[in-house]
Amino acid sequence: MTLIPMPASIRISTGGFTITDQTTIIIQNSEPEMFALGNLLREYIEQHTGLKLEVTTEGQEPGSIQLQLNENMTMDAEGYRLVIATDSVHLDANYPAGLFYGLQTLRQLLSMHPARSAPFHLPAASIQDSPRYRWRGAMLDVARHFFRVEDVKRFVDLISHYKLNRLHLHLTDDQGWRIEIKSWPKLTEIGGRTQVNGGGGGFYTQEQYREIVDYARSRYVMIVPEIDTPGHTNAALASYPELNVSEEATDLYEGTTVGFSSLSINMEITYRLLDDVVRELAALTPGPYIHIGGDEARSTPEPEYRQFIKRCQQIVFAHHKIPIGWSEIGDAELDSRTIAQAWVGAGYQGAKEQGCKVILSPANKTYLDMKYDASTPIGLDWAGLISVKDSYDWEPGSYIEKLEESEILGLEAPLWTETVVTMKDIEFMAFPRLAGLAELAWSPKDRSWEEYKGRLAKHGKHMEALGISFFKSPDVEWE
Ligand code: TNX
Repeated sequence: MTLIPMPASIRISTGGFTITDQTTIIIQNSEPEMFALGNLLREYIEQHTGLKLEVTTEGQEPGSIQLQLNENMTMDAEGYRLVIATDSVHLDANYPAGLFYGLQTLRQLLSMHPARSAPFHLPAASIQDSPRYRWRGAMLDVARHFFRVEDVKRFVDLISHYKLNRLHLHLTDDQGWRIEIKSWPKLTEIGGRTQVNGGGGGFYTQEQYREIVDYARSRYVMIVPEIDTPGHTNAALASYPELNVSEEATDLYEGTTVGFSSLSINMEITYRLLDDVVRELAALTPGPYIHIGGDEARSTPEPEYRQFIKRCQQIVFAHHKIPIGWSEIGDAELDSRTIAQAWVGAGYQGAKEQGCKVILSPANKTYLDMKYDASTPIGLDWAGLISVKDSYDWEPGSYIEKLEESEILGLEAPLWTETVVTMKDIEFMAFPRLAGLAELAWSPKDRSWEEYKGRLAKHGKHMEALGISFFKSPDVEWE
């Protein structure tokens, strides 16, 4: 089996199910969400086999693939059961998300057989699956370089195929403001024009952003928007002179230095800005979280930083959302519902001591913008080189000091884009590392690099079939 992530439990038997042009996809009812799932399966099968199957709510069980929701209380909210027998295939789950994950497994099983060469065989198997962690995320920095809606959608497709369920979008930074805020239009009119090393930048209108949110939702991915504060704010400070103590706008910035900008902590206009931004963002965000950044605020004096985080947190709660912040927020007074994202340093411990849950993004394991090795043409190396083996061969439950399993919400892999310019660059830095990190977030903890390495070697063909421009790491003997 070449499945990634590896299911929690899998039993293989002999024989299998053969897909022909007579096979039907039977969905339990004609609710739009069920139809959408049935059609997704139809698409996956057509892409691989060329066969166009019928999606129907009625039909004979023999010769069909059945998608069913049940209320089996013992199954996890994202879990599924997939039974492939010789005469039929049954996929069931408590919730649609589980069906979606079952379909991803089915898609990978299908691709073990060569494309377009009948008979299309699925191996007989019984799979019971559910995730280890609730938070399984990737982050895309659309501020350092801007990426079009189409690129973000493709990224959603790829991460959701590996059963990740959160896409954190880093929407603002020194080099660009990427989300339209109607009450502060210059944030994008001026602050959206630039990006690292020039080339124009860009931003999402609220309508485009909604399109991303809806698309992600159809792939069971929650968008987590980040407005980075109080540092990493030059794009905003360049857009509105009145946000600066000097009352003069800063210059737009296209370099890569961090830590030079800060909102003015003692000016009321700063909090009017934040209140408006969070209100508009909350209205665009069906998920419960808004990320407030909080990292590398090297130009904000410490006491003021603490005061700022406390107030910013209250603004997010006032708009009925839960704040998330990078490690450093642990130095401030936090509400226990706030979530800390550990990347480097011990800041998260302050958050943990205040009862906050933690998302793991250790830079030297999960940062997708680090080079694989010294010859990687793009990427950074400040957190070290991260080979495919390095990114897979660690145990999230015990890697970060002084964190209990129950304090860990899950795992997230950030892709910062100072050196990442195109969709191909995104895919090259993310894959195959992100597939392995997805396994760390989804699969049970007994695993080994030796076994995974062999599985990944076979899985390369599947990534090729998905058109992923992945790094052919020398750690793996690709088949
Ligand atoms: C650190 S990680 C940053 C980002 C950079 C990244 C580059 C974090 C919270 N801050 O601003 O883009 O390093 O790897």
